[in-house]
Amino acid sequence: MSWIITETRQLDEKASDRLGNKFLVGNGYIGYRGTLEEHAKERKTATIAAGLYDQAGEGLWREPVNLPNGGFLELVYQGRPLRAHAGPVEEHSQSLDLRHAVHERMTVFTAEDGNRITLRAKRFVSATRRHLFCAQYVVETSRDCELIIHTGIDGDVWDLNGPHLRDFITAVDDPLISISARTGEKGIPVSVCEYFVCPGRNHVFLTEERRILREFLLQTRAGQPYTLVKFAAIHTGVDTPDPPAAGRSLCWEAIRTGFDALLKDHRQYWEARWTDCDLQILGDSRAQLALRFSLYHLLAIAPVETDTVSIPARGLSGQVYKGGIFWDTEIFMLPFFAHEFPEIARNLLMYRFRTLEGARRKAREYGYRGAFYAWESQDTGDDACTLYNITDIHTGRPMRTYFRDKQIHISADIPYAIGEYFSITGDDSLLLEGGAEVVYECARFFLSYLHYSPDRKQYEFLDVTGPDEYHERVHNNAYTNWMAAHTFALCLRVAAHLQKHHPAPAKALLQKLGFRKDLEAIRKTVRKIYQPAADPRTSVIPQFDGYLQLEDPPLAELLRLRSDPREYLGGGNGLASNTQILKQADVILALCLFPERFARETVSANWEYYEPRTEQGSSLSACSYSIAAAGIGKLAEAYEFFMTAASLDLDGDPKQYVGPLYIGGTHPAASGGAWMAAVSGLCGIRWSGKLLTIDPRLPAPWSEVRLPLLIRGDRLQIVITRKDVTLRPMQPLQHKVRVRIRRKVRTLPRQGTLTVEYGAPEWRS
Ligand code: IFM
Repeated sequence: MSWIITETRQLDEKASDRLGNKFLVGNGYIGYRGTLEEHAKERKTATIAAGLYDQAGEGLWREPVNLPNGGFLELVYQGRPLRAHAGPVEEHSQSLDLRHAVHERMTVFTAEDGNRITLRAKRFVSATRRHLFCAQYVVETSRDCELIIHTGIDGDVWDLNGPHLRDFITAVDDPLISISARTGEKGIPVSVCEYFVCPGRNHVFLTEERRILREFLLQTRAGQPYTLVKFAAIHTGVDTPDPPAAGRSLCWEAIRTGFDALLKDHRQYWEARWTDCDLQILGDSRAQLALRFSLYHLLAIAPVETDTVSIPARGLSGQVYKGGIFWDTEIFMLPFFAHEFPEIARNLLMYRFRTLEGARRKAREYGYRGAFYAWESQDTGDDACTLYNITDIHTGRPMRTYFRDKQIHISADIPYAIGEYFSITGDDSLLLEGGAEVVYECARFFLSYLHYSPDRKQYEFLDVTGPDEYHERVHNNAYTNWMAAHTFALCLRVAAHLQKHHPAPAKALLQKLGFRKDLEAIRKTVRKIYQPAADPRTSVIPQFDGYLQLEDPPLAELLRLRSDPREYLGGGNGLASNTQILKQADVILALCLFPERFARETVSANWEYYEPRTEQGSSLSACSYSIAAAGIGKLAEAYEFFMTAASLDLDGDPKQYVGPLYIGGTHPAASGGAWMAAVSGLCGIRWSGKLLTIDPRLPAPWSEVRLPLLIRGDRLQIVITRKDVTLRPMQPLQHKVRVRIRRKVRTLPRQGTLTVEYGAPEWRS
């Protein structure tokens, strides 16, 4: 089965924060946290609509807007509100059906008089009507009694840097109620409109400035279930000119369609999505559930119908990290989408084209040319990352960080993803519609950033911060230099491709950007970029100039020196800053992104060197260590790191604080990384643009893996057992696909199946 996740624990606040992430329901437009019906802002309820941001005042961070909560419902018995977290409850469970994206809860409250009151609730945010929240409740009591139900819209919301809404209007337009308001900064209208049916019962309305509820009196008969239904329509001025009108009209459509039919549509949609991407792991239900959980979370937040938004680092789970889109999306999530839902991958990349002006502004601000993408990008592409992004836990003082200024690799990560998209899908329309412009402008940025070193007689990238954020302002970070060189090479390839296949638009673009001279300069420079090489004696690649000369304490010893577990280890005085301890995969990530360049011995030497020195302090790290471990035959380690990534939000223990800053939420990069670790790492599947390589390293418990994979528009079903690999095109192939399984190279038949035997490597644990 491995489709349902369940939690029966009682809810202290810390647990409910975590469950809010784990049980999130989403449809790419709305993210609704997995809190309970009766929860309010203290329990971090949140309804986040993709693409809506607001700044509440000078000095406060611009962040997503938490919209009024249309899912609020509370039972009141004998004057006491029934709240699962306050007890007493006889039984409680929360569950999520990953296959259908439906959340359920069941609580049996016990009253002082012995009455047992059961609330069952089912909710989803519709995948076929993306502005619609739907819920169904079944209430039952063990005695005849009077039960009060409060239901409606709670606009008194949790904010990190709010409040974001003003000019509240609560309205009754029976049977609809609504709250509309405007965002503080730009005055963008928002509206939540709610419909509730509790057949045959009278109700009164309770209104406050930011809340509108209905109060129903339900006269129950012992043992009889009462079914109630709610719809809430959520709109903002970002996507519709008149949110209140759109809300009313959608609620009426929902009423006409009915809960069951809406649920049916929603379930069918999700089933179809899973048919396209489900990766089945036979023999290991724990891994299967964790991976499905990861893919569920990616699907729940992926923009399907628009290319004006992308996926923030914490998905749609709240306001953490300012709702910013980081490199997480391009490097850790894009491979899944490009291979399973290329139209979503395309949307994610088009978002970067739509925000190119912001990247140009940032480059100019720092005195460079081209596009320097935001480290934390929102709706305009301007950088939301602040110069003082972390607060010192001991002094309470803001710390100068250089994420915004120096993580220039962001402008290489995006072109890298564009190159991967093109290679995987074969779709060059993205290049024509903006992708090429992004690549050119990023290459131009690097051209304006590099320095010529007369000693090395090569070009260098000085004063940068690589993926390992504990070491800021270093020279020649290997990851950055390789990625920048890749951007140059890609830029030349894209220019050649367009020149050959689309000469007129190619010429027009070069003219529009005045890019000919830069292209020439890139041609001359591309082979002269200093790319840190492995030490010939040890094969270790220094993460940056001078890295290997830094102090080298064991990680555990360094961690013992912290005087607070939330202490930030990087920055000017950070404990790790002058040591070789790194936050997250850096060289190891680069080895994963350029697998064809490095011999197994090099990967092995670097894995052994860097792994003990890596704090794994970022959710982005585990997947790289897994992929690299799989490639060098460390299968037990590969499996462990895979499971760490896949189960981070399921039952892991992700960091909740950096200094005093709350950073909780979902971790979609870990989810995407889990897919990469399963596919590229444990299944050993790689597409080079010409050749599909499959070099399976299935962990011992896995008897078989089945997965669908799209390559240049051809959908293949791949089945890997412990002795052979079978490939089957789902439709007759449109392109010739060459595949190498271990060392055997074959051409896939246009139809039918190809099975090739291989010898499974030994499992070491
Ligand atoms: O992008 C990451 C970064 O690499 C490490 N800190 C958190 C960011 C968002 O996930």
